[in-house]
Amino acid sequence: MTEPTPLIATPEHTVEGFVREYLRELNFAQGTILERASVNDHYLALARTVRHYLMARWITTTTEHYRRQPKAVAYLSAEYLLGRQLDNALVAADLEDIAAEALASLGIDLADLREAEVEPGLGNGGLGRLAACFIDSLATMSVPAIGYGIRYEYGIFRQTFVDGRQVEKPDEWLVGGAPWEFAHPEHEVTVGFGGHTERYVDGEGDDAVERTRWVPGWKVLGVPYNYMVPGYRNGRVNTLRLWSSRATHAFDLKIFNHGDYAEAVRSRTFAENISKVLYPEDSTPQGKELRLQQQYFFVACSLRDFINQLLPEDFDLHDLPERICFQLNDTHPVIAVPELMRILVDEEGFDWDEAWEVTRRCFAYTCHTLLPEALEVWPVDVLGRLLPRHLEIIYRINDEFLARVREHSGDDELLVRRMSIIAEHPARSVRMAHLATVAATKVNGVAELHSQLLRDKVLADFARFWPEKFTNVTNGVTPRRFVRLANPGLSGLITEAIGEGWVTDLDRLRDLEPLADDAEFRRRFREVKDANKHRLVDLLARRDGIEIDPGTMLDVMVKRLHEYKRQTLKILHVITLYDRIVSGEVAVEDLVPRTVVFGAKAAPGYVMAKEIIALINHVGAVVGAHPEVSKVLRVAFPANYNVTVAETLVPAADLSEQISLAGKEASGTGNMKFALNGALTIGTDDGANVEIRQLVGDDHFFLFGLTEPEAAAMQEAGYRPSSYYEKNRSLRRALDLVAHGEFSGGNRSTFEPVVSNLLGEDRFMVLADFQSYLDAQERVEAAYRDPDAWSRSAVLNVARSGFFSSDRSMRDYMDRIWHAEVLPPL
Ligand code: 26W
Repeated sequence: MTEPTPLIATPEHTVEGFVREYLRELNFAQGTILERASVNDHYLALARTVRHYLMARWITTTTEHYRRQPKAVAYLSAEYLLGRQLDNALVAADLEDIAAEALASLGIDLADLREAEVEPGLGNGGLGRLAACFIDSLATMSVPAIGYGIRYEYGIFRQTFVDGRQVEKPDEWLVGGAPWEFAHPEHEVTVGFGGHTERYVDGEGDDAVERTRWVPGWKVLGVPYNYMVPGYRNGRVNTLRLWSSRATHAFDLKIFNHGDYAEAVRSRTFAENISKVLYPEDSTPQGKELRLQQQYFFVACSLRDFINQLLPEDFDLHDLPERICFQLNDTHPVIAVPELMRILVDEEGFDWDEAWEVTRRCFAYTCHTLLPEALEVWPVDVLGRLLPRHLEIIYRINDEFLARVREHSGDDELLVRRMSIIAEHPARSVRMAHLATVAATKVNGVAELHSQLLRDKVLADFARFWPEKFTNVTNGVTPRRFVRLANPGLSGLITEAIGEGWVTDLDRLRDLEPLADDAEFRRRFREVKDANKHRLVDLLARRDGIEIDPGTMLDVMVKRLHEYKRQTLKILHVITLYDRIVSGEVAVEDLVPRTVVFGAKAAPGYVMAKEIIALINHVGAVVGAHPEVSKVLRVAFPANYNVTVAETLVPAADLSEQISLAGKEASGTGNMKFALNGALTIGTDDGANVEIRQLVGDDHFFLFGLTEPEAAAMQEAGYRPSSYYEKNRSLRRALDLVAHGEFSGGNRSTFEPVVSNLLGEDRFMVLADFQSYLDAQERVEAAYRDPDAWSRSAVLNVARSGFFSSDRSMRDYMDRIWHAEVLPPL
């Protein structure tokens, strides 16, 4: 290939250069002038200006990928919870100061323009945010990687509260204009659905072979939208390619020919619906057919795109495993496995075994859950109707796999039934986790404990069959967004102490350890925390009209609302504190003043989760209205918790609540963000909490609750939650208050479902862990009374959490799974 034509010069890296570029954008792209521009005009001009500074790096990086054809990574994920782009791009391009000064010289405040950006919320929670952290790290580490996903027109819903109850609003994130995306309709890809399969004979005489062809019943187009993924000051910019569905050009020729033009145009929305909306279920699949359409749609587009656009024309697909690893982010993209088989066998003429050998080596699978109800299954009638050829391929994969299982197990039919990709009950369906496990070169969990439980429980049969297949990669978070950008105060303090290398080499935080014993450093650390709390006060006042006192302990629980995460345990603690004050058991003077902050979206169809949200809001209202209690206890529940809110909330927190029932939270990543920002954790021995505690040390972590084996044994023996209610006075009083209508204006039926669920099944053992949690909270209080000891622990949390950088996660994936190359520095 010839050298690429050089790009027109990158704008000058000076205030003057920035101003010039900015005004050009305002004039020529926005079509306005300084005096008349709206905030949105300014924001769009700014975004495009910053983009220009990254363009040369982007083109250089992608050109080099194409020229060198290195072993690369394609991350397949139905979700990317990106958060705002502007701040991240400014930091990556080292433009923060220049931009702020340039704008100031025009009388504009950069902070106001930051606020104008609506974050792309194309994910539900942990899994989507993890994907966003990973692509950031890959870019920063110069790994040739591409993220593939879906450009949902509506991301995760906007949460509002009406009378304390969750009401969902559409997330119209694209309406103001989308300055970070590049549409490429000329690279559209056609995807088939439905129809039937046909056998035919290919070739003649001795060469004749029987082949299958899929004749789809209908087709849609996928249009790629590219996003820059800038590395942190390393001259590299990777690509995130999100697919948007469109009707094909011939889509409705028949209707057009019938003369019903308007009806024909209208019917195009059918195809366009595929990428319309992100499904808001986090962990309980609804089995909606459109969701399977989304999954196949983006995966088919991505494989086609990789093969046609990113490989040279003469590439021999037998060598595909030397060129790419497709990482399956949970089972959502696993339909890529039969799709690649179909391409190789039906379109490329591979024989089955050859195709399987290539396919098997191209995929790796990450599991993100332990809850059985979160494991995706698709009824074969749904899958067969939508993707008839893929179902045939899945059956054959299963037949060959089960033949091997029979061979190795001496026809253990019980084992065969357990391991089968096809479940027979309650309805015949495809177990996507089994398909992923059978196909993948490697299967990983997302924290040590989680990977262990996958091996010992969820996928135990498979782990015995293929022990080498199973590995762990503990999750991580990007220090760029969640420390450098979210916590400028702490970042400055760290850099002053140990230099700036930590931003891309987080293990260097270790060098802070001695400073935990330095009283002056601790004082400055507290100053930063204090300033961060004031930033949060401002945000909540502005955004939610919520007033909080920055002089109190900030006790924070933010994550999706799910029973296994146990927001109810937290609210029962709040109720207990309330009860003790109201009943005169404790004097307000004897309590450490706290503000308990919740942030949580419930899946719109998850009734119990929505009841728990209402309970939290109602308790918050009663607590806040009580003249005595509110002196030392407040509950703040800002609606619509998202990445943007996290960026202000996490740096302000004193106490991080990670209180899931042991054995249920695969990893957690919020837990890492809090520790890195100097909050202390109160938590169970679950997910990555285990590793956080091991690293920061028992003295700097408030552990409570059952361990996973204890919880499992107790369930085995027959768990009776009501026995805790009977034995434990505090618990009884707290539950009685709820049951008797203390938080529902005397109405006893309002929260009856929550109470009876806890007293009846209590699947996640809230009552069993209640006393242990109260005891741990007492230890928190005692520790918080000594600011010097507390901030020493907080500094040690920061210093010892470098392991939780997503850069380290990416290194682990590289070494254990991908074995991709790294591009040389620029
Ligand atoms: C609707 C189907 C469905 C099923 C599962 C949607 C989403 C899921 C995900 C697996 C849920 C999820 O986000 N899991 C979280 O992944 C994080 C990143 O690995 C972990 O830190 C969390 O512990 C895990 O709950």
